[in-house]
Amino acid sequence: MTVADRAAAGFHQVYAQPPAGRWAAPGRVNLIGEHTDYNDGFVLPFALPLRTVAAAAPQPGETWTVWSELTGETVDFGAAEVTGAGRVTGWAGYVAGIVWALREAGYQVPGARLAIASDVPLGAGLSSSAALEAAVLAALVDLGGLDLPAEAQPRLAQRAENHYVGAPTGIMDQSAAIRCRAGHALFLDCRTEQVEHIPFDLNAAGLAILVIDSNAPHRHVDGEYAARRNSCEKAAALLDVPALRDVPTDGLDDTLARLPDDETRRRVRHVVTENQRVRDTVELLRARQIQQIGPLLVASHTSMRDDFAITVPEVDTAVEAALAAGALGARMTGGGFGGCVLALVEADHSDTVANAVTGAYARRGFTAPTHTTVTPATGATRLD
Ligand code: GAF
Repeated sequence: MTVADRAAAGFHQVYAQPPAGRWAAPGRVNLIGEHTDYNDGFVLPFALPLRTVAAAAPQPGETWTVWSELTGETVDFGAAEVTGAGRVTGWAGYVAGIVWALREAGYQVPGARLAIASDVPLGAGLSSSAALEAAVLAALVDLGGLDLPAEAQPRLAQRAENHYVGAPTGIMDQSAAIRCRAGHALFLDCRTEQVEHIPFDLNAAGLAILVIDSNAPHRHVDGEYAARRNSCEKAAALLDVPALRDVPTDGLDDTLARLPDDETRRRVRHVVTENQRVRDTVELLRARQIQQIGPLLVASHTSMRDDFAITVPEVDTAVEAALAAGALGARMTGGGFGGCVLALVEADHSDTVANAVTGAYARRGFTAPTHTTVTPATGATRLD
């Protein structure tokens, strides 16, 4: 059964009625531009063909009921739970957070029944939470006839995650889940929220993106993420700029010399050079030179490993093994401390690269990785 069919079947089973519609939103991989979004910088994600689907129908009053195929649980909440942040916890908190953020923004949110099914793996750094937020938001916007254009939806979904759920993430994942276009990467300026859809036709170039789930155990991701964000904000204040995006690449060594310690200098160097790598990648993609982006991907990974200190042995091993087996480039994608690695490979070489990573994992005694090849898919959409 497809994920859309599972959402509809779940809806029927739980509510004994058909849904009024189904809305889908994808997970994402970020081609390049990590930990740049909350520094007002640049990112270049694309949507995965793996999606979360919300089947939904109106329900009277200010009440919301949501079922998830993942846990088999049904959670109910009402106005009281969405007048203050954080009152619904766990996976349903992302749903309640969307209702809360819409109400905070002054929208009359319709009561609703929802059934959620998903193909986006949890905890793999592929942004399953933003996919859930975006699918639910799309459903509520349509059910309520709310005047909330797609361009304004990522900020609202981010508010749900930052303030209701309490995760201090940037705007990338929600933007990817909502604004991506099939066959394109999304070049997003996280300060202005302007986007450019950059053609990213892997097939035409005889290339593929292999996404390898490192299957590394969860390692305090939330605390480490917040710590990185904190040091970036402190560094921007010390350098007297609104955000690290405003630190120029030219004269970077002189700028770094103004910072008090080596760790802060490394954090800043990652963000400034990563922003430049995003711009350089975009230039190459505009010139249809996808093969040439490999070294930028590798430099991004090195910077995340050595300067931003967000990689773990499993992801470093996957990157090294992929490159040794002939990948044109490889890097960790997402927030770090585990999650996925992406490798740019010749299309007919992807099994060789995947097998090489599996072999390297076995030699190091790591839990076997899983992998899939992906092409850029569409952002949030109504299915029927
Ligand atoms: C996570 C966050 F949710 C994003 O906002 C972004 O900061 C990313 O980590 C790192 O680039 O996915």
